[in-house]
Amino acid sequence: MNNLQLYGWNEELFRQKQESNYKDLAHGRVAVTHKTCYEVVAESGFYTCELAGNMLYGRSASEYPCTGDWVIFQPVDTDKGIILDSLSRQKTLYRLKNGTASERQAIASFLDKAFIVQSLDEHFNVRRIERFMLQTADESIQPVLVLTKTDLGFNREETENTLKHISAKIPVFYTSIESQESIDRLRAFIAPGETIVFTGMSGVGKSTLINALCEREVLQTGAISDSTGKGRHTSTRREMVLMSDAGVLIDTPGVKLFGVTTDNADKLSEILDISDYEGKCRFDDCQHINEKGCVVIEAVENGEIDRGIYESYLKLRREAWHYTASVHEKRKQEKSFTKMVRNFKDKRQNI
Ligand SMILES: Nc1nc2c(ncn2[C@@H]2O[C@H](COP(=O)(O)OP(=O)(O)OP(=O)(O)O)[C@@H](O)[C@H]2O)c(=O)[nH]1
Ligand SMILES: [Mg+2]
Ligand SMILES: [Zn+2]
Repeated sequence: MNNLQLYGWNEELFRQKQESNYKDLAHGRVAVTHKTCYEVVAESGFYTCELAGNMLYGRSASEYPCTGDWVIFQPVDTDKGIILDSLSRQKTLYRLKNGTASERQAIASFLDKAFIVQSLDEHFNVRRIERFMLQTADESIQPVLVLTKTDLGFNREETENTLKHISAKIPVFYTSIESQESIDRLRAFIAPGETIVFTGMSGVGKSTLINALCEREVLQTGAISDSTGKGRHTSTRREMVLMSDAGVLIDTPGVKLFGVTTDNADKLSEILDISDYEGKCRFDDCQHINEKGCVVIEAVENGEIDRGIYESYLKLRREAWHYTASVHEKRKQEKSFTKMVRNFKDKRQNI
């Protein structure tokens, strides 16, 4: 028997379930997402589930269940089931699907915090952190920066200096697998019933960190396969594990690119400390690119705003705009297609 409250089940979710046409069936949380099936943790055990037709058709891939979703399913065996409904998603981490301009990919849902994991080597990249903070802001997920592998040596002063503009807006943890204290400090930051997703490039130590927090080998890591001589293991699935006292941790495969799917210009300015300058430019609609009398550009030129931060601001704004414009264009095309089909049907009826 599993106690779903440990997985975050609560009154609010129960109320939502009562509104479903399938309220008398079993419910559970998606623990692992595979290509075509889902491992669901329910009160009576773990079930491997497939989607019913109503969950598949007329939906885009980002609307299919993702790890962390709460679903309602019909058990068909002691360990198999069919998913018929899902509770409406909250606090979801999305990213732009690779190779697309307007498709979102849901990484995990019902999240309280997102741990952005970076190792203190060539993987350390403040621009990625800014991008991530922007993406989590819209969904009110608390971003947390976890800098790993401190045992390999790094320049603390330089690192803190690079993070100066964001350090008041995001908690920062330094960890090493060699330092139990650093792991304990991070564990103390995870409250009972909270769900946390771990994201970051491949090899930064996400799975290793989850194992250390759980105090058992729940996930395969690069280190394990090294010792078996089978080459480096990289995680390939989004997988949820339960910490012994509290907390639900979601491991994800490493990602190289993390494209944003939000267009929250105000939030971007706030994250990058540009807000204080905006509104003071000569033109009300100043884009801060090359306009005369632009206070933002002036601040970049006299060194008040770091050039790297300004460039990050322009890049993210361009990306966010591009995403929104592509979504808009896609909707327009879909609408005209629906209209065309309708017209065609009308004509056929008139024949
Ligand atoms: N020195 C040191 N090595 C670490 C630390 N944390 C993880 N590693 C090593 O880094 C390598 C990668 O760790 P993983 O936990 O598999 O990395 P990951 O982020 O899960 O990588 P993907 O699954 O590919 O996304 C392994 O060889 C770990 O032993 C650390 O704190 N210090
Ligand atoms: Mg991993
Ligand atoms: Zn301006």
